[in-house]
Amino acid sequence: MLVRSLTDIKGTDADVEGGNWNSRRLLLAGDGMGFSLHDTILREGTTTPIHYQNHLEAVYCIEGHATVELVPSGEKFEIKPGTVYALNLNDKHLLHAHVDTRMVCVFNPAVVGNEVHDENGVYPAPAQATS
Ligand code: 9YT
Repeated sequence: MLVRSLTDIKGTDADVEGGNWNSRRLLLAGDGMGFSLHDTILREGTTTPIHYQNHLEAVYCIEGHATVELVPSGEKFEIKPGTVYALNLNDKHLLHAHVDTRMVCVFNPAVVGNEVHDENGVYPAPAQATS
């Protein structure tokens, strides 16, 4: 069994700085679970373009307030504590954080550990990731 806490992650390679966000990666590909589990803070006032073409992501808001805007349709969804959204169609979107917003994120396949978004808001496919 694995037991890990946020305080174990802080300041390690699994504490990933993405500019608009800080992703504390609690479980990663190397843990063999088949998914990764992140505790992510989105910074107040930021808009992040995201298009995970190689991963599915479920995002559960536990603090804060954000809006997910689908691209190109412009459809918007308000995200508050207790709301989950799932990018089941690899949906391209903009993530607007109105205040510091804390999300629990699950990725399938698992993120390896070193990934940050490229210029298109994509994480590389797992075989291309290095750590
Ligand atoms: C939803 C969100 O926070 N996206 C950006 C970062 C990503 N979730 C991650 O790697 O934790």
